[in-house]
Amino acid sequence: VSNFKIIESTLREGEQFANAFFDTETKIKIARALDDFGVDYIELTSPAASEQSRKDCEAIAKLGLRAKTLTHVRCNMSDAKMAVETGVDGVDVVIGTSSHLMEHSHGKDITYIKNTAIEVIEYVKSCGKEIRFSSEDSFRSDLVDLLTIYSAVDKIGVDRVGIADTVGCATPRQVYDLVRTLRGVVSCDIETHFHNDTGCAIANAYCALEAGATHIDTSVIGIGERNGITPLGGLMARMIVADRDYVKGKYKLEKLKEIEDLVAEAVEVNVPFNNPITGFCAFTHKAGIHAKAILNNPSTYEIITPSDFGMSRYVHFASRLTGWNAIKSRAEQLDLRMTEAQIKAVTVKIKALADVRPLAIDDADSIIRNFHFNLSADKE
Ligand code: HCA
Ligand code: CU
Repeated sequence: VSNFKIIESTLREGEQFANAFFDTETKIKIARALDDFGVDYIELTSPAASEQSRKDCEAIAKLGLRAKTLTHVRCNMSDAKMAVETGVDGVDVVIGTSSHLMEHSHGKDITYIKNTAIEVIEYVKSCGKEIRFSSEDSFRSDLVDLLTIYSAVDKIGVDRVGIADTVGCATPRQVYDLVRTLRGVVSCDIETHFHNDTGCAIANAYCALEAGATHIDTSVIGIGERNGITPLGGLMARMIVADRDYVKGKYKLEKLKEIEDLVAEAVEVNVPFNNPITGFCAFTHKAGIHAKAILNNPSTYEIITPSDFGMSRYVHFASRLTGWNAIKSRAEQLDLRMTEAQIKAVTVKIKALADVRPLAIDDADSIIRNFHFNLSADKE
């Protein structure tokens, strides 16, 4: 599963998030931040969407980013021409292939889709641009239809084919099967795109890589249509556990929080409390048993090293679940010298109060300080 590439779609899929409105300046900030982070591609809203979208595409294509720029358009000649004219490095085309979309959305049949796709791909290639062909709603499309189209576009030299779980219905096992099958049919790269309606977007991305996919679509904190897609940070969490050296070597992980904050602020949401890596409690250890083990050796209850992302671990020491090891560590942080027996005694006090009401850090600290103060007072 190493060697995957990220197609970062905050500036395309992410713009489909309910709250998203990115002005040009914000788009440029986000594009530069993602580029600095090290994503491979930055995907931009179609120039056919609006006049400003077209101008923004041109502006970002001109920035001279290290990441390749892409724009995402419908699979037809007029969109493809507009896309090429923006100056981006590559064009992602998409068309619905499920019976739902063929009947109720664009009304075209598979032969028509195949012929149009071939015309569009040949045109984009002739302009010297990278080209990806993807089928919307792939998991509710007929497998024979899908494989027919993908093998046809593979033969004429498309750079990538894409599978999209547009409605978020796919399970990891279905993803594995479809990507595996496709891997046996095409020789080009395989990109995958997973919506998160049932919470499977990260797992599905991982399974796609296991089955031979090469590219994963992400957005920052997962923003997109409905409840969004595979989040960049969540994918990093999943992948650093799989291959720490690759992930650490390739991406500036310590920038993740900054990028998430930038995007969260731009779309006026908070980063969720349980967000992988950057959620406020992602590295907080609370129960006495956990705290003791973590203080001894973090690998006991931490699969991800917080410092890889510039984050820090936090050992909770102000609850009814607290054990004396956490209090000992806190006393050391406060520079208070106490014997083990004393630590155990103050732990009893803290737990007794925490059984009555929630304690703030300050409450627990005061108890420890007072206890320590009284110890020295006793001595005099
Ligand atoms: C959408 C389009 C898309 C496209 C994915 C792709 C999807 O419905 O808004 O180009 O691979 O989820 O199908 O985002
Ligand atoms: Cu999508």
